[in-house]
Amino acid sequence: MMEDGRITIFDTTLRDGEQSPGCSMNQQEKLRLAQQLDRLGVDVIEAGFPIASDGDCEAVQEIATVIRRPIIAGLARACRTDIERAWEALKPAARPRIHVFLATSDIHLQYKLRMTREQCLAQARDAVRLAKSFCEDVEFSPEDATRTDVGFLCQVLEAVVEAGATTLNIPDTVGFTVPSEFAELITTIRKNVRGIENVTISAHCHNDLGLAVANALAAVGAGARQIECTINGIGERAGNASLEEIVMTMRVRPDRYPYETGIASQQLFPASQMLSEITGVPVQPNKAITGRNAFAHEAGIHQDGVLKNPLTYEIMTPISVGVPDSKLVLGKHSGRHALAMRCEQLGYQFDRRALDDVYRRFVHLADKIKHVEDHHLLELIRETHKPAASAAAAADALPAILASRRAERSPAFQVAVDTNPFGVPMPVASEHHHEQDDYLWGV
Ligand SMILES: [Mn+2]
Repeated sequence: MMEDGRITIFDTTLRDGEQSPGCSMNQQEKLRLAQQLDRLGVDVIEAGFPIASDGDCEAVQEIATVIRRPIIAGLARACRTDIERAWEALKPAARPRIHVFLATSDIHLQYKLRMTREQCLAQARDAVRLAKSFCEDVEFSPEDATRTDVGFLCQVLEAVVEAGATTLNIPDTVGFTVPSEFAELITTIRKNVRGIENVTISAHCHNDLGLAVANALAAVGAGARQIECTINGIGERAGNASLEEIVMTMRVRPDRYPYETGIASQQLFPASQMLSEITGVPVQPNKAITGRNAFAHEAGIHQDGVLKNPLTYEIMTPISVGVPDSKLVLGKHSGRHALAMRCEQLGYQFDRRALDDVYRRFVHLADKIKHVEDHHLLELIRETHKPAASAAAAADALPAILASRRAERSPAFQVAVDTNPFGVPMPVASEHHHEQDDYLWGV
């Protein structure tokens, strides 16, 4: 399934991304971000890990009910309880996908799962069969694929294709591979797995060596047609491949990457801002595409060049990724349209009535201060959402709210492990921390 150059963008911000310390989201926050991912044009939203908690299950269910265009995926370990729970959450979706994973590397089999390769092969096949009995669209991930014996990996992949998997995701779970090796692995899989031509190959790369995006692009060059990625590259440890970097690399260098995605690139910056605002985790200033300095020119000689012609130092325009045009100053003469646009760029969409409300407050503020900056606007929006608080109180409370929120999501957590009836390790929720911070398994 790789004749064309259309790449499926599988966003896992709400699942793998959410597993990063400090990035857990509640149901309402997840829905809000899912709506932005829909506007962004992602093909698949991995909405969560339904067995992880009742909250996560409900969030997946709500997203599946409300968001109708993209495929909605839910993660499940390769066992009945997980798969049934995932299906329960995904049932309302217009286009549901069950994503089943099972580790295949010897080190995971031996120390984590305590099972033999034969048991692993049988469990993978049975799990995919069960998932298939509920749902036509089934993705399988051999966790830690890049450290799995390649012969065994191909054997497992062949078994799950036969059992009905429609997407084979190849996770570099620990961020260990390098581009040339990962491309070779994809090539080997395409050569050796019977039935592979009927399924989509996917790449899921982690950034422990800073190679996630490069590895994902190398996989695409070798025939993968789905990339799993996240907004701002959040995810376990050093994170996942960054969605915005992948999409813009393809867009800026079609000579080397002649592939298409369905992404509306002007929604990239708004998505990045919304995620950062929801989690309270800032984007690193020099982050490619969405960092505050990504389009800043400080050096005099650069500024001079950019003013004469932006192409001297810019390979893409800020506008193309939705970075607000800083020359567009918001003041009391600005209209509703300019205000709505800036709000959108900051990650907020309002209906008419809500916009009127924000606008009234905006004009009032603009009367007092000349230029309304983004941070003023953000405060104003928060205050509008909480009508009980006075303007001054809301502005004063904001830093305190953010600080307490960061403290509450401290990455210093511990995980207790138990084993479920399937012999699969289960996390035991610790009372001191947010329940989802403690749920650390995933591909
Ligand atoms: Mn992962």
